[in-house]
Amino acid sequence: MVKIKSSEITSEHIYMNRRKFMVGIGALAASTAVLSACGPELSSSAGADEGDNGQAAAEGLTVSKEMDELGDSLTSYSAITNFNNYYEFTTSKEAVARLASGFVSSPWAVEVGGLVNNPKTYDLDDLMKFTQEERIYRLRCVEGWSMVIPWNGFPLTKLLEEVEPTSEAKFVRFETVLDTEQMPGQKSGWFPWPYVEGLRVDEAMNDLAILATGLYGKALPPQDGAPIRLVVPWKYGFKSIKAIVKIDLVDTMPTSLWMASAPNEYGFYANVNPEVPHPRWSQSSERRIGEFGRRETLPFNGYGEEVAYLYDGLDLREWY
Ligand SMILES: Nc1nc2c(c(=O)[nH]1)N[C@H]1C(S)=C(S)[C@@H](COP(=O)(O)O)O[C@H]1N2
Ligand SMILES: [Mo]
Repeated sequence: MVKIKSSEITSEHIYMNRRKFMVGIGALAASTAVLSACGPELSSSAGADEGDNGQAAAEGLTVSKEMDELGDSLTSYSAITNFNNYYEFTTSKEAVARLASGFVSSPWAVEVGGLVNNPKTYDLDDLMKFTQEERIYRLRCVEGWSMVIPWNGFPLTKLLEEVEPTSEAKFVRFETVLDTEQMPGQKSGWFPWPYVEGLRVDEAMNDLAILATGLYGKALPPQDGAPIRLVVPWKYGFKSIKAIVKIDLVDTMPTSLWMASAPNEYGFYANVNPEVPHPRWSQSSERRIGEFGRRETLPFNGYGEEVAYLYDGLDLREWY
């Protein structure tokens, strides 16, 4: 049962309206200005989701802790699975769950190659052979909302160890499945499908970066990126690419879908940083789904101790 209030005015509404406007004036060259993955969430009204007391057990959910390491409560399963960004299906966060519900993600293959010694195509069984762990992470969308999600999955570095990147490999490039039959949003010419994301190899090898195969102890639901998606908790949510079919080790910085769509607004690093506003809105605070009011955004989404060293010598004000 979704309890996210309909009074939440999301970026996507703005996006759609502006898009109609842009089409109207035929301003194709200016189109990048409206391609915001992730526009600002305008409403400060809280979307209350239900407490999970008793409900978790009824839904067969398993989780080892009720909170993250900062003492923040887990976001409810229903909020995590009914408020999603997944433009392959729709730009409406409330409609993703319904539109993705029939998504067939089995059989599945993830082709891992490029600058590696042992290229390999993994099927789902292969991927599930990596020791699965629970990781409770905050997810911070650049739109200014956040959740605490108990993922199940395994460190990306375990997969990289198997394929052995060569010394020329500097970046990891990820690609989402291209399947216009199942993903109606991919018929839209407004985005350069498929969705692509990337990490530097040393970022990818940080223990916090995981490939998630489940949440709350259940297989990953379609709307959250079934059967396998990336989770990089210290970066804005758009880096955490869903439904991955291809992972390539490369020597040049990959161009992500968002970099290609709106290069002035979305950059490669996209580390959560309260001091660096997005060109069109502040990042200093956020709304935790299920809470009232706003809370301050933490540098690196609260994971600075684990990851800040990766950016020594990099000007963090230049994140985008
Ligand atoms: N393939 C793909 N991956 C994606 C997206 C998308 O539209 N397509 N949206 C991103 C954005 S903007 C966010 S905030 C997170 C949302 O993850 P969730 O729906 O599981 O909370 O997924 C990211 N991964
Ligand atoms: Mo996002």
